[in-house]
Amino acid sequence: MKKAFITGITGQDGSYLAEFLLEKGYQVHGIKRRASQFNTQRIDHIYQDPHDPNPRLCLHYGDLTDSSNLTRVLHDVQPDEVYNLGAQSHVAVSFESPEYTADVDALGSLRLLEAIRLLGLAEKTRFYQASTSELYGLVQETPQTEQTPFYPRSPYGVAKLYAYWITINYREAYNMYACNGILFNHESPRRGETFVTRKITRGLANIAQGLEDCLYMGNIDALRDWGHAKDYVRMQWMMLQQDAPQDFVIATGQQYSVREFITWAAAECGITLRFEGAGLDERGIVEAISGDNAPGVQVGDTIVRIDPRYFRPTEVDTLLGDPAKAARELGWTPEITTREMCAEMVTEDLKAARQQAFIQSHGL
Ligand code: NDP
Ligand code: GDR
Repeated sequence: MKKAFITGITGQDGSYLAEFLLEKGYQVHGIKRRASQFNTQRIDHIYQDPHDPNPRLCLHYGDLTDSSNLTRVLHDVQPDEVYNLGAQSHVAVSFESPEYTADVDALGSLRLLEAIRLLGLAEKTRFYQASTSELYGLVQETPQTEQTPFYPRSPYGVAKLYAYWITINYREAYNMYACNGILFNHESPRRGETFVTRKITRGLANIAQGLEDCLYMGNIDALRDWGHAKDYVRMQWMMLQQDAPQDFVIATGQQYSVREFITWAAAECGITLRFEGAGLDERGIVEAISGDNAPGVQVGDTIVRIDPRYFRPTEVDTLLGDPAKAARELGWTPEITTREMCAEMVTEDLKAARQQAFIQSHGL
């Protein structure tokens, strides 16, 4: 039985990847962080009792800032494949905690690679690094390919640039099977609640059910290439099954604005919106022009306001990936469109909002 080791298993991608690898017959190991409350909600449905004589999913306490811990767990597990998905992954937060972000996102990758090397696993263990379209930052060409020069625009992007290059360096210096997936934004109903798509689908679902009044947004003219996390974890696994390690761009090749995403999500909630002067202008408003199916919305309600607190000191205005290499060499193409993904996210968030509204209206 093949063994996989996943950092970030409690996150969006880690949870989908763990499901995917369990279905493929792997024994899956992951590290979770000690927190004052349970933080395993995304993987509770695949949790296995450690008293099971042959558990297929095994969780270990661990942290990417702790070398001795990583070395011990890797020594115990002796994995065939390591997926380094753990990170302080929020770009805006990285401006507030730049040093911690660098410690986890840059040095964390080095700690794992060095542990693999020192344990004598360099020949056996294949390594996947969760690289990102944030490396392109202030974009130098459109669409972005594996050859496009990098220009990161946040402490997160700069930390990930180190991780990208240290992965390549260990591949070249120690002949390790180590590769980077340069993934563009990918989302799902499991997306963290402060990333833009989930903030929108959850916020509008709550507004539609009368649980909230208004959604406060930053730069709604930002352009992104958004795929579905399920499609992207499949590609992470495919990258480790090749004869030789290579780096790949993973994207849909389609680009939309945050504004368009808001319009789609609102329509799914039964709200039609009118934008007026919105964008980088905090006086702009986004008003409901009909609220046919949404019990919490009246015509004329201001649904979205621009709040400069969500602007970033340096912004990435536009990202559009070219996934041609992944299609050509691995036969990978995304199966779920951005619009379908938006609908799925709204459906799940509306379900939760209706439950909450029911609880509140019955005084429970
Ligand atoms: P999430 O934020 O959902 O998950 C991050 C994971 O990292 C969580 O499991 C978190 O644990 C864990 N983590 C955070 N800090 C540490 C630490 N110090 N030690 C160990 N684990 C830690 O991210 P995603 O699933 O969306 O992304 C996965 C990876 O892919 C990340 O590296 C991200 O930067 C990268 N990426 C993501 C893209 C996207 O659009 N989603 C695009 C390109 C790259 P906990 O649950 O305890 O917080
Ligand atoms: P990003 O994702 O920074 O691209 O990083 P995020 O969803 O946070 O922002 C996307 C764009 O939307 C704009 N925006 C807002 N963003 C947030 N979070 N909240 C708001 O209110 C808001 N209003 C407008 C942002 O300015 C930005 O332009 C994600 C993360 O998953 C990274 O880990 C990953 O590497 C990259 O995607 C690819």
